[in-house]
Amino acid sequence: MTRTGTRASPLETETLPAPPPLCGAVLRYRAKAAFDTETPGLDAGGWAFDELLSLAGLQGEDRAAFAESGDLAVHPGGWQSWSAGWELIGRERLPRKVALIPELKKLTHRDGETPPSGSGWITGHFIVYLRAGDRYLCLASNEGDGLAPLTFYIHRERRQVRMEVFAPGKEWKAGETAAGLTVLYACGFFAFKDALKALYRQEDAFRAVDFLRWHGESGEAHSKRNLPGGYQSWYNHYTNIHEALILEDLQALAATENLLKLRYIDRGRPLVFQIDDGWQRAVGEWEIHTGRFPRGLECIAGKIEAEGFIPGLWLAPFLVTRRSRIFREKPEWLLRQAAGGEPVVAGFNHLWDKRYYCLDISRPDVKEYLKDLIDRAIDEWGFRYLKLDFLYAGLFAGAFAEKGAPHEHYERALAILTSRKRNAAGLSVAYLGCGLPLGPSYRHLPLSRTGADTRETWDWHAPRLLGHVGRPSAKINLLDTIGRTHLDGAVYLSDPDVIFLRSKNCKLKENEKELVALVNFLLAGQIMFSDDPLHLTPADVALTRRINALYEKLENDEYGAVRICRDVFRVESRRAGAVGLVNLNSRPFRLERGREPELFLALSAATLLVDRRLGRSAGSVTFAGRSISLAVI
Ligand code: 9PG
Repeated sequence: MTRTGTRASPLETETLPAPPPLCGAVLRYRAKAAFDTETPGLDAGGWAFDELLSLAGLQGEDRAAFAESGDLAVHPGGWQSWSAGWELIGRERLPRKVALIPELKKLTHRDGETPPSGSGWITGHFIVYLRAGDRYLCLASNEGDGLAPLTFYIHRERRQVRMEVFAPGKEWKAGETAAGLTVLYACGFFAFKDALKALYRQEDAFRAVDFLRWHGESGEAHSKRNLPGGYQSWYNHYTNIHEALILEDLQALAATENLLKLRYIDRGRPLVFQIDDGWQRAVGEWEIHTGRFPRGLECIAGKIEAEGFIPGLWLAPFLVTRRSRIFREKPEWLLRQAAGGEPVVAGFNHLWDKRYYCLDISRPDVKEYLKDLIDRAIDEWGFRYLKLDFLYAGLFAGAFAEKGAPHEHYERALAILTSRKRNAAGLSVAYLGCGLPLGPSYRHLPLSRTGADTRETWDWHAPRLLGHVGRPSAKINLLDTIGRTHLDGAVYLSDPDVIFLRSKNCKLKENEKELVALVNFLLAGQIMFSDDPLHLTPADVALTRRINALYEKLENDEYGAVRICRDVFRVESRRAGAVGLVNLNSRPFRLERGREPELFLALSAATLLVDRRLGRSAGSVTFAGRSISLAVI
């Protein structure tokens, strides 16, 4: 079936049945004739929900389930790691105030999003879905074969989706495929996740980071038993790192009782030790800050290897700040706006030089610079786990030196950044993507951050008031980790950011730390922490032991989450070994018997594995605010 976009779209759509075992259809958008794209958004037509239900082959009861708009949850997917990654139900919307501060908006929104006029449009990217109860109708864009990113504008009340292709600067040939997506239907969380797994076929990509896992025991490749884990310096020291501090944390890891020692070091499991932001002279000047690291990084990476850990380093390769040498000496390397020639601003960070800018990654000399940077980090400094951060800055529109659209330049730059699979000694190298545009990155970055930064406080007031949904915040981070758990192990292995078990420099309460530690373990793909092991109190160690014991009890299953209502989620497991309830609201939540009968029954038991109940009666169970409760069945 071929149809033309409804407005005067220069694209036509071809529709094919989805390959088995998928239930649905594959759509391809092709240029009707040769043309150039000048605007950031290229209209690719739209679909009524009913047409999508037909494309997915839905009939009878399954189809009727999607008839009531009011009950539909809409997941907007997200442009990048820090974009909102949770479902919207009923009249919920994402805050719009952030538009008043363009530098902040750049951290969560795609460049030049153009929602249709009128209110009620939800902007989505990459993998979006409509959910009616346990039924998922998913639009999954295919951005893996050089195809352009797709943006979805979803209107729940009008029951419509409009599509937009992001490819400013692209010169299309007649018949060229611009974008593609699959319309999928699945019933049940795990059936949905398995459909994504079958669609994205990431097994080979996942193998590249297998060396971060423990292989000491037979078992499933991706069970909770062998989640990668490690230390990283950000969520305690922030940019204030120096040699003595890093070495102190390094030595204390194996010498004190802490979670990484109990779960990884004592059991001979691989462990990452990653230095975060602060080692460099300036963001965009990737030279060692010799005031802080007078003996350089090589000796530190050597000590990390000598401890038996995998040395890691943070980089934001596409960024430039005013303080950096490139800004002064190579102004032609900066991406500039097509109109006016001012450098394209990529965002704002009060810990750096305020505004920051992006490189013109289409330039051959910039690509060479990127290649040299990675080679230096691996060969000269000795790192084997590179956290590539702020990657979204590689997907802005601008006056590129070379022809092509942002996604084409981005794909080439990312291939260069991740091309080294081994160091000179033949040891494996892994990359962690962060702040990355999700669709254009997953093939090159099988290990990727799945949400906004966490924080040692529950929320962060000032950016919340500004409507910044990508703000560092324990609550936002949990919403993202839970909201994108269907992608973990299907599209990428998700990095949920760190857990906290310390009390020094940390305002989280015990129930909040337990919640973060369990959500990260159950619903994401690695366990990282930034705690200073030397300063753990006896109470911190007691919590550590308890969490470690829980990990052992829960490690033989796979988990999923389905939203019950605002801030409240049901946790379920593939083998039906455990169920639970997460309450991210600050107030207690009362679960009525009729609402979730099976969950209610399990969580009404006399004893639970993790028990944050405040009370129970024949008709309801009440759970504490900011808590998780788990029942083993
Ligand atoms: C280093 C940090 C850490 C962290 C990354 C990234 O939207 N924001 O205000 C915002 C602030 C910080 C930030 C991301 C977004 O942190 O996620 O793990 O590496 O950079 O500077």
